[in-house]
Amino acid sequence: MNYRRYRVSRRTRRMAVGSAVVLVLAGMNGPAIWGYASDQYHEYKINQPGYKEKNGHWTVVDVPEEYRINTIHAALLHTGKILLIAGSGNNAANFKAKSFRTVLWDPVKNSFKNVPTPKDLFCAGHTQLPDGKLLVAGGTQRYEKLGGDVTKAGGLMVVHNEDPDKPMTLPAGTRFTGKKNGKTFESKDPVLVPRAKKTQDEETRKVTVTVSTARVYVEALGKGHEYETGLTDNYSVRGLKGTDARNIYGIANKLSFDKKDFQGIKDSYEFDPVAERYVTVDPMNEARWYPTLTTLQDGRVLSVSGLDEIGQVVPGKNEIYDPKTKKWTYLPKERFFPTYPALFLTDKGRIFYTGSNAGYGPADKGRVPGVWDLTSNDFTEVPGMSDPDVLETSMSVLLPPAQDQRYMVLGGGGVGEDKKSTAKTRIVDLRAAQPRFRDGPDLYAKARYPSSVILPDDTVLTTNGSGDYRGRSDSNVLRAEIYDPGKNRGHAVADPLVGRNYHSGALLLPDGRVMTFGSDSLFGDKANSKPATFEQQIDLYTPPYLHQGGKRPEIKDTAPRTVELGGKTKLRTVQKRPLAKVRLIRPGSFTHVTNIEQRSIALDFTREADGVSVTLPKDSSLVPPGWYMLTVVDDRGVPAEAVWVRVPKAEGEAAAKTDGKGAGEESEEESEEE
Ligand SMILES: [Cu+2]
Repeated sequence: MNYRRYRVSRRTRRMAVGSAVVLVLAGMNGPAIWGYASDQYHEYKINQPGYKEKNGHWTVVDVPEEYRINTIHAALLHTGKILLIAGSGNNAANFKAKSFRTVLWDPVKNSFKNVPTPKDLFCAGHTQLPDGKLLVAGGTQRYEKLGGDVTKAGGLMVVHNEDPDKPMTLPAGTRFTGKKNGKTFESKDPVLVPRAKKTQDEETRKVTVTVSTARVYVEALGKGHEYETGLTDNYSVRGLKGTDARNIYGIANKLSFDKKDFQGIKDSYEFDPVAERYVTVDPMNEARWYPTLTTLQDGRVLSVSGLDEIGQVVPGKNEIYDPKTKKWTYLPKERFFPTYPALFLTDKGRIFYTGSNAGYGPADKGRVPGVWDLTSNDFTEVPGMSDPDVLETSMSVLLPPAQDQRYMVLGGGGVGEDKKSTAKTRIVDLRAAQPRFRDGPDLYAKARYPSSVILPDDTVLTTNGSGDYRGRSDSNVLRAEIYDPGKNRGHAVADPLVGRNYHSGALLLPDGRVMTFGSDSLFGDKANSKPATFEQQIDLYTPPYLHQGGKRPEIKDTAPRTVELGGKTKLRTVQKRPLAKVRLIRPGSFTHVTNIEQRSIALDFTREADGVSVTLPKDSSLVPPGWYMLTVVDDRGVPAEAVWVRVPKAEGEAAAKTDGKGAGEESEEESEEE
């Protein structure tokens, strides 16, 4: 966008608003004047060029009715369009009606398109693959039921198979009858029980058969407390005969009316930004609701945590997606994280867990930040975190430029629905000899769910959040600030237009603007007595750098290009002021206070007569394969509109040794990606 065309209207509007204020003051009396007049004055003030120059400006996106959805996930694609995913949008009626929504938005043309959504992708994880497709995995199998809303006794049935010769699939609707209690329960989903494991001791020749198990959610046939069970029982499977009836059985603890958490799905899709549709790929091994997906340096994807098919946090079973085979493989060793853990790709095939997470998991497990080596499964804790008991729903950012390996954790709240929250920011330098979190400047207020966006000028915009759980007691924070990592200082900028808490987020656009979406307050009033409606409004923020007057720098070569790691590329540019920085920015992929994708990498460059020649770093853990925005920034911090660059997987890139295979084995068939 070119802000030059605002010039004429800006002056006209200032005059118009100015005289309106005077008229209003003359025509009204009493205290009403003050409220109205101060609103008018605020309107006037925030539209002044001088104000925008320092604070930026917010506007509302005009979204036609048929494209308004409960956006809970948003990802910028290399076509410049933004994928907005609601799935059922945290709305049980939508879920029941199988109304699952995805909208593709072009923020330049402001055009929209509805995209058929194959499953309920509400609460999936997502990340960019090397070819620019968006991997979306997991989502919703079943909505939560609070204690009072559970009408049928139910719970987890562990199906056992003692037959070493064959696996068994039990369809949905399979009935299990307790041998002692005589009560019958029905499975809600199909379940595959692998065959039992047979091993022979080499010396004694003794054969051992180890029973195998699989879990499935079961519910009583009828409503009422007479179906509830007290103790553990052994259940026979209706319809099985002979040896099958002996080999296959269920064991369940208490089947009750307790609160049932949300349950996840295994389904995975690649969203194709060119064909603009979801393509089914192999499902994950685990069902996941609230997983984090992290793209690794070799282009494979790590999937961690989430609630499984019975609504418990996946007990440390993590897995990896290979975009070449489109299949998932378990990591050999387990490690537990709460849901939506902030897992960043750092160097040497390691993952940095900042401690941020969102939603579910015990307070004393997997909450300490640290560096996780995927090869050895070792986890080295990073000390110094302040307010460590309020990291849930905090935001984490790899501060720009990414080379510095400094991470910031902003705000956060207590576990679950705790009232506690914090204004603290904490910063760690992973390149230090003994990395340790230290406090940065406080955020504008105590806040859960703040959304942070890396801007091209190496600053970070943070906006919104709420002091209490899901905006309870009218605790939305209508504030925003821009933090400068170089100066370790933040300053307030223009206030956002609406409150945004749970199920909200923000993304940088290629033209330097920021979009914000969503919010899912628990209540609609201060007394917490009325239900709230989901915030469907999308806003755009133009940072101060787009209000500096004069022309912004411009990149003349706008066609997408491919540049290899360590490679050079030339950009023809036009600029009034000298160029100070060149940045390579990975597009964001945001949900639930989590965006581990965004990173801004400083590029070396040399000035030439008609532009710049830039060089990419060689390190694939700094620049994992995929599409990036490439932009130049002048000496006032004003960026050009970015152009798209594809960074292919490095030639001979060693796959992180996560599956016991040798490092070289994965790199052979690499060239087909071109
Ligand atoms: Cu959620």
